[in-house]
Amino acid sequence: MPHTSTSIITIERFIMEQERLHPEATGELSNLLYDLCLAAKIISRHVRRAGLTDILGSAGAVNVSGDLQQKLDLFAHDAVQNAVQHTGRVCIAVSEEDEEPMLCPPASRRGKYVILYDPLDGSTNIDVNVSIGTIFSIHRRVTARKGEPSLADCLQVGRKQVAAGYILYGSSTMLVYTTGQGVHGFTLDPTIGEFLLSHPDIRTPETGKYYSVNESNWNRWTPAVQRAVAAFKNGDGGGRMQAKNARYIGSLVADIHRNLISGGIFLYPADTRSSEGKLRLLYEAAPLALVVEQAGGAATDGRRPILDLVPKSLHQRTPLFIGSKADVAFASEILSTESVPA
Ligand code: P6P
Repeated sequence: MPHTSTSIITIERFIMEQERLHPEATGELSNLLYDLCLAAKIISRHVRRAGLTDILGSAGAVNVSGDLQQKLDLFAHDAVQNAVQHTGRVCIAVSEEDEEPMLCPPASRRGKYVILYDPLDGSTNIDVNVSIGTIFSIHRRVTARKGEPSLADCLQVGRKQVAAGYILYGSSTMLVYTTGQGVHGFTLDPTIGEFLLSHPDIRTPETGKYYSVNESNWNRWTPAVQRAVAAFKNGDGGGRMQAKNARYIGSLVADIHRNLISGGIFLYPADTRSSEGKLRLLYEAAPLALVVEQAGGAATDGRRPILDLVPKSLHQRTPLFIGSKADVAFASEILSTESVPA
């Protein structure tokens, strides 16, 4: 049936229909997801104009990750904070741009949700017009509502996330999220300012045509990682793993989204320079792992499911192998042959 204007499903309508599946739902999570839609539209507008205003260039400050903060990073951080902190839906927020969590005022109206996010990942790509993204993870608070929210609310295992997703500022702006009922993608129609359902129930292929890794790290990898990447590049010779195409943008959300849709594996292993890998567990690996698992894929640190890792600190890093289930299993089997680092 041709796509007619009457079949348009806005993200607001979709979220509401999803909420109706849960009679116990209060609507707070739905409203929090709307809040993130607003932040996404605001960030998208600025990203689209980044080349036209003086917003380009670094803001001079350095964030907890040591990256030179780009002005858009700070803008995106503020856009998310402003969208969630006064709503009474969130009690504490963790951002890559802040060393410490932010308690959401006022104390009297702190909500039951925790948000952890990377406001604008891939920021080094901003000035060269390459796709960048926002990643978010939502947990329910675990501390008593009357008390102060704390690190205990933030350092939760990924499998307990109530929602997770990303916004990709690419050739179009897409919001992809899951609340545990599958993965759904929405494309922003800037002419009406609405996210419209464009990718219902995304399923990622069992094995994919792409492998995505920064091969300039080759000499810093362990022999097992080298064996896995070589098999993705050339095939494993035994017919189990066919040779894949290399695709690596160097912008996490863009790489993950392409492989989610087309199939493939993204790897950011540990190496001799980054003993825990480069990517962050709480607001990069864990939310992306929930999305990919919900789409039928897998995500590990090379051995253990990302969603089962117990966080110890807010900005801790983790090796990441994520994407098509058979590809991640193949890599994890090879890595399981090497001795576990002390
Ligand atoms: P490398 C971008 O800076 C980022 O944080 C991710 O978006 C991306 O996947 C990764 O780093 C790229 O890192 O070391 O390959 O440049």
